[in-house]
Amino acid sequence: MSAEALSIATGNATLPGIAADREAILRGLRAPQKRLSPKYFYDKRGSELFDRICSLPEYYPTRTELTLLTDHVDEIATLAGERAAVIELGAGSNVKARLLLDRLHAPAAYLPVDISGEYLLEQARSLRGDFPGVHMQPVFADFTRAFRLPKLPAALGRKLVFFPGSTIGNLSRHRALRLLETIAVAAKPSGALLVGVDVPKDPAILHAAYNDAEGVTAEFNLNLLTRLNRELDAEFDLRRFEHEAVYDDERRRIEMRLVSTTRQSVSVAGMRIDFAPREHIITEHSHKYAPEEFHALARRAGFVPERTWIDAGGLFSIHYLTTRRECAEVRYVSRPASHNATLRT
Ligand code: AVI
Repeated sequence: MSAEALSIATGNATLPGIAADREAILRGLRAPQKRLSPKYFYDKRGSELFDRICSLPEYYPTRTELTLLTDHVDEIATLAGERAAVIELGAGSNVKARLLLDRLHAPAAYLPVDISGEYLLEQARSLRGDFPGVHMQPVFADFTRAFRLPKLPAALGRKLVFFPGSTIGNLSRHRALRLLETIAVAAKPSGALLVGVDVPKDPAILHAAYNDAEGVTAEFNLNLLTRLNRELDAEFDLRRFEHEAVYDDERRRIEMRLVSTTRQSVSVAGMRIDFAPREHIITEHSHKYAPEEFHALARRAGFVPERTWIDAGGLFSIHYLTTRRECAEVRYVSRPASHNATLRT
């Protein structure tokens, strides 16, 4: 098949851009605590900036997760079995998908699902030449809402939902549970979920990761306003807003904000949005889960935790969970010395 023949299936998103979400965005900006969903970060520029964040020295999640995946991919392949259909949620850069497709046992299909349509197609195109035997079907969808998966080829093995990068942390704990429930239902009867989850740690490490010295995270955050200016007829002056990211130890989450440096009134899609000096818009929460907390959440959603891998520095975790009981205990690999080696379920 030629590269041109690769088309995007529509999951639930139909329009490129954010114009379709005009009402929700205005509601968020007019609320007593102003908010914008982090899903709007990912236009083409935002996706590129996020890729740059992933290789910053301070941003440990991407490289730690990749090392964990590389170290344990053969065990993951054995668990997943033959002819797995990999459904990747929030498919960004395809480095991790490439590793999986390379080492899984004769994977049958790869369906990356993302809200950034253009970027999605580009990434899937660059993969398909290297995996001619794998059925590839990018799906344009906001996976935080219900969406349709295209028909999968016959004679498939297990559905393996791959949800890397701790993107699940960008949902509230309640919405994370709802999403896990949806995935569990979609993956049944014998599906699995391979999910990357960031863990609580020294606040100084977290602070540095979201306030990098080069200012890429700040640019990523401010790009949201550029996007509203372009796609929603807004008039934000980027010189009058600044990036801020703070760690809330009690809620175990990073809160990312855009802070108005002055009193101002901004036109957005014909509405006036007023800002007091230092008033902020919350643009993202990034929740961190200790393994035990994540297991409890996953169990409530109908998953059985089978394996948890954590790096020796205790920075990041990967969980392999199934929708049916396949073994009696969760095995931890490379747990930091301060934790027990095995947790009975
Ligand atoms: C995509 N997501 C998991 C990233 C995170 O760490 O919450 C997004 C991000 N925001 C700032 N830096 C990275």
